[in-house]
Amino acid sequence: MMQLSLPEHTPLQPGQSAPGRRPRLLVVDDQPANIQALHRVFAADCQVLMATHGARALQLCRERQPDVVLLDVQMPGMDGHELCAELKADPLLRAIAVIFVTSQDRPEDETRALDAGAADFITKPFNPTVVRARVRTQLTLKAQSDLLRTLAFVDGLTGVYNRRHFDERFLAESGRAQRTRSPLGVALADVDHFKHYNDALGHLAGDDCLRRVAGTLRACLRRPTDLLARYGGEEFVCLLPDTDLAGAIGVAQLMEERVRSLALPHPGVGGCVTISLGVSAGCQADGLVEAADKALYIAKAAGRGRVSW
Ligand code: GH3
Ligand code: MG
Ligand code: MG
Ligand code: MG
Repeated sequence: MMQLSLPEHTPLQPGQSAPGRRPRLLVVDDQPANIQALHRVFAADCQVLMATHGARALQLCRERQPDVVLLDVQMPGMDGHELCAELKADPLLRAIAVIFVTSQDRPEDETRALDAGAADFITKPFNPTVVRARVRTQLTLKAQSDLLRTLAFVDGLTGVYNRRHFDERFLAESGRAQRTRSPLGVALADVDHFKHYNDALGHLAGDDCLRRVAGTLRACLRRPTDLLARYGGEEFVCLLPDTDLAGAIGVAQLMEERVRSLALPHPGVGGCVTISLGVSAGCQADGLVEAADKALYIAKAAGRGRVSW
């Protein structure tokens, strides 16, 4: 069975709702009375967030990642259609299901909403039982797509992100680093003499070791935007947005020390398990991973169990 253990601090990516948490609903309407009416329908089963204008709703979506948004159309400032378009254009918010709840009931209103990516369209005055049923359907679909995304982006052995997700995030963060002229840090970590570890203790013990190392590396990350992924066999990669070389070296050194402190016996080398790390950073993402890889090679050649850059 696949182990799904996303770290507490990891921002919920589209699709990665924490297992077992209550469904999260955001009600957006400029009329507090409408919000209260929907709050009454869902308060018992869902965590209900509320916003009376589009900008606040967008902020709540970014910070709290609701599963479903119940969205009024006519609001001062950003209207429902505009908010829906913003959500669907953002890769981190796209998975949130949008249900319009509106008194605009012409077919063209409904078509426009569905074309813009809305999951459903409910007209006011609404029937609470029908609204509940429709929201329940969207919550079920959302949970299924969350699970699929988790399966697609999380490494089955270690529970950290996989290479595919790293590649996707690296692309997005590279663009951002270049646009905002903020440095992007990369650290590549590789378990030392891991072939000997497997040879001495067996592959299952090797798997356990990789899980322990992955959990230790993950615990070294502090910011919600930091990301750890399994890069390949016994290699992990760490993506550190808004982090310069000195900052990235600091994270890598902490990782090296923490893995060493695990004091996992490594009979293959007559000591404990260690990792080597290569670090790079810059606003220009081209070649960052390659530079970290070169630095990793230098750390290995210099005796392993150390950080190079
Ligand atoms: P170095 O210090 O130079 O990195 O030496 P190394 O032995 O760690 O490097 P090498 O690339 O020679 O061997 C990597 C080993 O990692 C070989 C491979 O069987 C093992 N490995 C890769 N993926 C897994 C895995 O999922 N589980 C286990 N148990 N072992 C794995
Ligand atoms: Mg309104
Ligand atoms: Mg390796
Ligand atoms: Mg190795």
